[in-house]
Amino acid sequence: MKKFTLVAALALGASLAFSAQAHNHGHHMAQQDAPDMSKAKVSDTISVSGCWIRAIPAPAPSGGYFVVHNKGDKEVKLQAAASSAYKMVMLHQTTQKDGMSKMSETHDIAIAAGGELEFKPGGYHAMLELGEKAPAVGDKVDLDLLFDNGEKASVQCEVKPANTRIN
Ligand SMILES: [Cu+2]
Repeated sequence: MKKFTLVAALALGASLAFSAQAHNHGHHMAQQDAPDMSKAKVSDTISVSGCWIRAIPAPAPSGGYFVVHNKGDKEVKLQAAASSAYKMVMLHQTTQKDGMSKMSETHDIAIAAGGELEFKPGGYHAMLELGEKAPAVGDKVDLDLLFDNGEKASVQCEVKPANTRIN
């Protein structure tokens, strides 16, 4: 019985390590400190809606999806993201090349004046990494977004089952 448990644990560990490795292909793993958003002013013109994340077992990274609305009269660029539930949040873009899906780190994601941009599976997303513990389905996770005009916007993200699909 003990032996079976150990084998199962090893298999689980190996599959998590594999998915983490596959996931991180395409960007460097250097840890970075969460950006300091304390000085940023809460934006009057930028808002974030419909945020959700996948419930993925820790420590594997989890995607965060949302819509950024820019009611201002100037284009803004999303520069960074942070969450109290994760030590590191990266901005990623999934692209397709030769039938392969690949994610890479990205910055300065422009949201046009008066426009909106959807972050969704298969496109732009926030990559929530180094979570302390896996959030449970139905939990709320905070997410702060920092823009190049020095303003920030915050949202509460709903934790949905790992197999959630859109549309
Ligand atoms: Cu990603």
